[in-house]
Amino acid sequence: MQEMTYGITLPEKPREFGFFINGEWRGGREMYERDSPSHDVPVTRTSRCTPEDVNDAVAAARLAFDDRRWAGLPGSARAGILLKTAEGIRQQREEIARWEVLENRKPISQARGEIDHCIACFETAAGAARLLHGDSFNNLGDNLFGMVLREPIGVVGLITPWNFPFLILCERVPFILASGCTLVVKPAEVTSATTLILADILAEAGLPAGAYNVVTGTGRTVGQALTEHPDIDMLSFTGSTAVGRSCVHASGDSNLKKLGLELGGKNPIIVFADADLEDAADAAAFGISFNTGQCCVSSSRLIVERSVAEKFEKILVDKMKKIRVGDPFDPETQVGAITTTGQNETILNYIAKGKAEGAKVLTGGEVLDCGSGRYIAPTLFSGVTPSMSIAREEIFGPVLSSFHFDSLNEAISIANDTVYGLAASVWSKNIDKALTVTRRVRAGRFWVNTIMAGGPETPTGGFKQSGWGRETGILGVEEYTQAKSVHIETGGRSHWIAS
Ligand code: TXE
Repeated sequence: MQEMTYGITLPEKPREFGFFINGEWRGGREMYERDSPSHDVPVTRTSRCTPEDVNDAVAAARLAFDDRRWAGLPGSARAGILLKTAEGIRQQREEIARWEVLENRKPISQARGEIDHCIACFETAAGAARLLHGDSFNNLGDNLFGMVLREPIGVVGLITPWNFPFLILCERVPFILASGCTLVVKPAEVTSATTLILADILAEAGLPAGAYNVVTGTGRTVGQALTEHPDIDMLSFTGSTAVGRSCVHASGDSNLKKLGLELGGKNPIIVFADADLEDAADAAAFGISFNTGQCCVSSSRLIVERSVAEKFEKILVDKMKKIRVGDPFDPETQVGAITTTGQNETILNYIAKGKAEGAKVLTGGEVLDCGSGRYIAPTLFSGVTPSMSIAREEIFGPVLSSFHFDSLNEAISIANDTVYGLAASVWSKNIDKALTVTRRVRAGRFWVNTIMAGGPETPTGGFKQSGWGRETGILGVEEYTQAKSVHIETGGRSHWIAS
C-alpha cells in the first residue's frame, strides 16, 4: 500500500531507470536501489554502468560533436532548444521536485525554489548562446586583420554530487550546451533520477541525439572512467577536494583534459558590531542550516566582533532553535534529513570532536527523532580555536563554529585562515569596512549584508583549493570554449626570400 506524507504519495515500488546514450534508453545492468533518506522506503533503482557503457556514451558525444549536428547550428537555434527545455522543466516542476525530495530529502518548498532557479539557468544560457562571440583586431596595420574565434572545447564529462542533484546539473548543462559542446553526465549514485528525467525533457525540446548522454553508477568505476577517458576534452567536477585532486592526476596521466572543479568550502560570515544584528543572525542561521548545511557555500565559520559576540550568539541561538526540522514533504519544513548514512556519521563525528577538543555547544549538537530518517539539530559551537578540526575542515552539515575578533585586520586574517575560498559574507553598515573585507578576503562569491543571493547571471566558483574555473553567466559559457587567434593578410605579404 502506498503511504501518504502531506498529501504526497510515496512510490508503491521503486521507479526503475535505464541510462541514456545517443538518444536511446538502455538497461540490463546490475541495479542500485536508493531509499528515501527521510522515509526509509526504496524509491528508485538505477543502473550500475560499466566502463564499456562509458566508452559508448563518450563515442556518441564525440560523434555528435565532430559531425557538427549541435555545434554547427546557429546560436539562435541552440537558444530555441534551451528555451523549450526551460518550458519542459516548468511543466514538470512538481514531478522533478518530488524526485528531488524522495532521493535527496530536501524540503519540498526548497526543491520547488531550486527548480525555478534551474529554469532561469536554461533561460540565461539561451541568451548567452545567441550572444556568444569572439573579438576582432582592427589595429594591426592596414595589411593585417586579426580575429579571435570562440570555439566549443568539444566533449565534456560532467560529474555531479548528491547535495543539489538538479540544481548543480542545471548550473552546468545549459551553459555547456550553449557553447556548442556535447556531454556525458555521471550523477551521484544516490541521486540520479532527475539527471535522467532531464534526458527526456531535452530530447523532447529537440536536442539532437548524442548531445546529452547519462551514465549512472559509482564514482570509482564510472566517474573514474570519465576522468581518465582520452576522448573527453574537458571534465567538470563538483564534489570533494580529495576526488577533485584525483581528477587532476587522471587528467595528467591521460590526455591533459581541461578541468573545471568546484570543491569544498569553509566559508566565513563576518559580523561587525555596527551590523543589523537581527538581520545578520537570521542570515547566519539560514547560511548554516539551508540544505542541512550540505552546501558548498554554507557559511560554516561565524566571525563576530567581540564587543557584540555574546549578544549576537544569544540572538542566533534563539533563531536556530526555531528552525523547523522534519518531514521534507511538509510545506512548513525548513530543514530535512541528512542525505546519506555516511554523511550523517561524518557530521556526528565532527560534533563529537568539537566537544572533545573543548568547544562549547550553545545549541543543537544532537540527533533529532522525526520518526524515520536521520536528522541533526542545527548546531552552534562557541569558543572555537583555529587549530580545532571543526574550525578547519568542511563538515558539510548544520554545524556552525563561532570565532571572535577585535579588529578589521583580525577579522580578515581569520576569514583567510583556510585552504578554501568558495564564498563569504560580511555584515556592516559601514561601507569602508564592508568593502575592505570584500576586497581582501579570498573567495569566489561574496555577499554584503545578505547571503546566498543572486541568480545564474553571475559566475560561481572558488579561489584556492575550492576549485578551478567558473560556472554560470557568460563566463560559464566561455569556460567551455577555447579561443582561436586568426590573422588575415589584406595586402601583399612582404617576402622573406629575396627574389
Ligand atoms: O563526494 P565525492 P562525497 C564534500 C563534502 C562531503 C565530501 C564527501 O565535504 O562531506 O565531499 O562527499 C563521484 N572519480 N562535497 O563522498 O566522493 C561521485 O560518484 C570520479 C562537497 O559524496 O567527491 C559523485 O558523483 N568521480 C561538494 C561525485 O564524484 C568520483 C558536494 C562527488 O562525490 C570518484 C559533495 C572518482 N574516483 C561533496 N569518486 C560541493 N562542492 O558542493 C567519487 N566520484
